[in-house]
Amino acid sequence: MFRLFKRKPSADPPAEAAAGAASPSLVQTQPAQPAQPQQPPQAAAAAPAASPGAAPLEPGEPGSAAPGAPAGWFGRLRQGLRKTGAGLSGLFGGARIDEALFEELETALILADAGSAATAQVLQELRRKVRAARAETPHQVRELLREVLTELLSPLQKPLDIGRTSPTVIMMVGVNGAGKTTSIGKLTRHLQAAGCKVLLAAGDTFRAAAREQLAAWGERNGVQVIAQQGGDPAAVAFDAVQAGRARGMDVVIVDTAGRLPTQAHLMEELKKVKRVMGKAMEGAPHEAILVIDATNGQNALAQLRAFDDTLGLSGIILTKLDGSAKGGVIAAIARERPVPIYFIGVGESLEDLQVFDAQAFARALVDG
Ligand SMILES: Nc1nc2c(ncn2[C@@H]2O[C@H](COP(=O)(O)OP(=O)(O)OP(=O)(O)O)[C@@H](O)[C@H]2O)c(=O)[nH]1
Ligand SMILES: [Mg+2]
Repeated sequence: MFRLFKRKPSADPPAEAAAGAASPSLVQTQPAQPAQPQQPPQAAAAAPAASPGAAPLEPGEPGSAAPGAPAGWFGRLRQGLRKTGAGLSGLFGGARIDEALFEELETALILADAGSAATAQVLQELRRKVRAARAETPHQVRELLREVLTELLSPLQKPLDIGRTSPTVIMMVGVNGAGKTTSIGKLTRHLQAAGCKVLLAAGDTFRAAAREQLAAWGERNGVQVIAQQGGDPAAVAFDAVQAGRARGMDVVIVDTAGRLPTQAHLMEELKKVKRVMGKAMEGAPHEAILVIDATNGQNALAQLRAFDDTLGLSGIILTKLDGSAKGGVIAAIARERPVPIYFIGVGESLEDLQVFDAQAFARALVDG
């Protein structure tokens, strides 16, 4: 889910039409709501957090053709998670619940990158639920596992708020090749569909190709890109925030060069970029989003810790879940460093960005 708060009535017809004549002062968008019929408790609690007068856009559900949600994204997620062969789905065919089932589940969760701490937590809670429900069949265990995982992942399901400030400035960070630039392209499409005016900044000044790549996404989406030949990423970011303010943009998204957490000087550089943005606009960047390649497995957690310690992250985009990712790392994230997952990437095209849905994800993990 992401929420869009607008100070003034949007001049953009798609947003107003989609909002169904929402309050002119405030629009809340929910491109794809949690899976029907029930919402996880935290997701339900998130809705009233929106200011009064907020009007949700049409909800979608996994696999449905919600606005901006390609049909079958949930299928692609499931297919991606299934490819690993580490799926949990094959474990529930037996006739009774025994210790061997819990052991196999433990192994499957570890192999799915959940890590030992989150795995132990999940199993402990599962055993408790199995006892409490007096479950008798592996089929019931499967349903309870879905529940346990949904509860674990629900705190990660939080909307990205847009429009509380004008512009909302977003900084994208992550290791090399995680999918930052591609995710910026996709996010731009999402935001435009909700009626936002978006400006991009080519803060990856290391490679000319990086600038060109962002320019191509800008062109595809019909948005402007602030760039400099060579130059300093902080200077580009500063210019972009200023330009965003001057041009009345709703969102400014700043791309950055990929870097490893072990490259201390490059991590320091990120701090500088962040600091300089704050000089162009009080409170900027309003969002520091880490893009994580889900195929990195447990390494993703190390990245998360390092970037969070450096910048204080506000959210995550978890990419490449359509590939060979095992997906279990999300349980480790929920346990160790519960930074909200705003979106998941399930492909390389413009539409392949989905709002994170804890219940749907738990379902994909368990059912494979
Ligand atoms: N299958 C799949 N591929 C993705 C996804 N997101 C990004 N990619 C691909 O991952 C590769 C790297 O993406 P980029 O967006 O260039 O990654 P980056 O983080 O900007 O990389 P650097 O700027 O070099 O650090 C590209 O080939 C993308 O098409 C996704 O969700 N699914
Ligand atoms: Mg890039």
